Amino acid sequence: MADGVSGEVILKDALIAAMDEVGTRFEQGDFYAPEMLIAARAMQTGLAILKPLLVGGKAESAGKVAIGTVKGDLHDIGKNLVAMMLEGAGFEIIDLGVDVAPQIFVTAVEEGAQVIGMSALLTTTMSNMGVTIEALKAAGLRDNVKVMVGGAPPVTQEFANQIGADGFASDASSATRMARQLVS
Ligand code: B1M
Repeated sequence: MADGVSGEVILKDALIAAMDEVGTRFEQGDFYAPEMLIAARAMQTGLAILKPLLVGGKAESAGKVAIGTVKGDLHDIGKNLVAMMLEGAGFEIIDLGVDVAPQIFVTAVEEGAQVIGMSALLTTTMSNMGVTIEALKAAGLRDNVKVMVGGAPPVTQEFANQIGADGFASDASSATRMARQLVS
């Protein structure tokens, strides 16, 4: 930062690239959960320092987004990054945290969220995105809200279409563009 390197470059070329390396080493059996936790802590600390560079000044409210990591899933770095970028783009953020049950998303819509953002990093939890959409339908709220999903593959555009989500974004900047599109 002192050398004037942009926040986006530090994020993409250092923090996210390092996290990908951690994931690869975990897959290869060189790293275990404790190493992933240490990496996660370093990333969260780095993001807090980078936040002023990434977010910029407060804009007029662009809409209300309730965002969370789905039931059973504890990964929150990507979700936090998306929330941070959306906040920077002027959205009012209700951060529902991790391991969020479908009913909690439903309640957020009842309380005025215009967009629901769901994140999932595990193949075992991504189906809970579809379960949440079904819960919104059962509560008679599906037409009142736009649903955006994202996370690690196989959470893809194709998967988003399958479960009936309104939008998919592969990273935090495209999530901001997608949220703007969904509320316009
Ligand atoms: Co986990 N983990 N993990 N982990 N972990 C992965 C996801 C994994 C791919 C590692 C691997 O095998 N290579 C693998 C999943 C395999 C699979 O199911 N396909 C895995 C596993 C297996 C597990 C456990 C089961 C391990 C175990 O206990 N045996 C366990 C599960 C716990 C649980 O959730 N119930 C587990 C635990 C953990 C830690 C707790 C140790 C830690 C998370 C800490 C935390 O989040 N606070 C952790 C970590 C750090 C990872 C890796 C290494 C990094 C994830 C990360 O933060 N990436 C990950 C491997 C990897 O991804 N390379 C891995 C950085 C972040 C900026 O990117 O989250 O992809 P990402 O977010 C991006 C996009 O996805 C997108 O934008 C973000 C910003 O660009 N995006 C959205 C995300 N959400 C979005 C929402 C949107 C739009 C875009 O709209 C709403």
